[in-house]
Amino acid sequence: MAIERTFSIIKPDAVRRNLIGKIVAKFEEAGLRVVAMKKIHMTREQAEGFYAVHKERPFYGELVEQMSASPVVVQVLEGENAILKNREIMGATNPANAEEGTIRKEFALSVGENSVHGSDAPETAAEEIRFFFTDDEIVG
Ligand code: DAT
Ligand code: MG
Repeated sequence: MAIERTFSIIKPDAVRRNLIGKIVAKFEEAGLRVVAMKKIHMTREQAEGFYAVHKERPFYGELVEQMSASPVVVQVLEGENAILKNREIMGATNPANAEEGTIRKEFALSVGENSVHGSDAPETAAEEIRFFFTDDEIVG
């Protein structure tokens, strides 16, 4: 299996509750490496752009509001099969459906405040990494 990179966000609900370390530990325990990381406060415009794919969904306004309400931690994770592996570590979008041991099962508050974002495919991973990081911020 090839070494991949994926994009991850520790969302405002988790940063607010001081869960950065516990969430990063989950990635590291599963063999993913943090090759870039920064804490930022997304502007409303950034959140709108990042989630533009969901523009027509009924929860879009709430999602943009929530993601720009307070700081997040954006990261690039690297490892074997990183995109799918990260999705497994995160668990289902709705924490009620997330498996035991996943980040969302342990930490998410609701389907909206679900603690983490992770890319869902190679194309979106590349796009999302480029949205937040320059090449020289990624140190493999
Ligand atoms: P994921 O984050 O698991 O990739 P998604 O891409 O379908 O899920 O949705 C993006 C985010 O939008 C999700 O993490 C939380 C929010 N969201 C999705 N479905 C929702 C819903 N039914 N109600 C409220 N927020 C929702
Ligand atoms: Mg998604």
